[in-house]
Amino acid sequence: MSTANKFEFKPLPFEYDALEPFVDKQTLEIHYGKHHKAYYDNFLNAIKGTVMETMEITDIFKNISKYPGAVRNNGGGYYNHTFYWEGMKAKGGVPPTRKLLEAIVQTFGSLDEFKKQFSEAGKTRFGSGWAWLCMDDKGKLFICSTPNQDNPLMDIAEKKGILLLTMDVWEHAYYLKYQNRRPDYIDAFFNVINWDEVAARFECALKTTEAK
Ligand code: MN3
Repeated sequence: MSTANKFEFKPLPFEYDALEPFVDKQTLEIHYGKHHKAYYDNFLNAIKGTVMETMEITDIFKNISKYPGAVRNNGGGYYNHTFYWEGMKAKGGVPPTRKLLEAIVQTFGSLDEFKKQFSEAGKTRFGSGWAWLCMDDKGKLFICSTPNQDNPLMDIAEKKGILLLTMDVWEHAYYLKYQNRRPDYIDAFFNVINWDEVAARFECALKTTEAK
């Protein structure tokens, strides 16, 4: 059975220098080409010869507590980074479309308040991890953060949800340009958010929750 291409290492959806000056070229080259690629390779190794080779990765995440740590760490690292890249673009940061903006205002009070709380989730994540904007099973938005390469699709997550936006706050995401200044990287991140993509994810998530 050929399952070699089931899990794809997708091309970066923009040039390495596309997010300058907010995310620099060298960081992206190493982050995508070395870190992300290593998670991908190690994930494939971790599932080799197991039933997981035929599963959807999101179904693996649903029962991640039952699988080896290498699957959790590398599967999360593989999936989270793809999701992170697709949520960014050059000349991003244009405010979200109306329906998503309304949901953000309704939940957080304003777009600025959302930014504040999302930033805070990233700044206060101790060590390495991710900040997330998610939708719960009632269709309500929430912000959270996860350690290491965990994500809110995993059964071990404090709060589970549908993923809408993520921000990598591992040092490897910002150290070359920002050194220890994680808050500066976080401020810059808002200039590269691909809100069109987030809005598309939001619409898709709404259909899922409305169908219930
Ligand atoms: Mn990373």
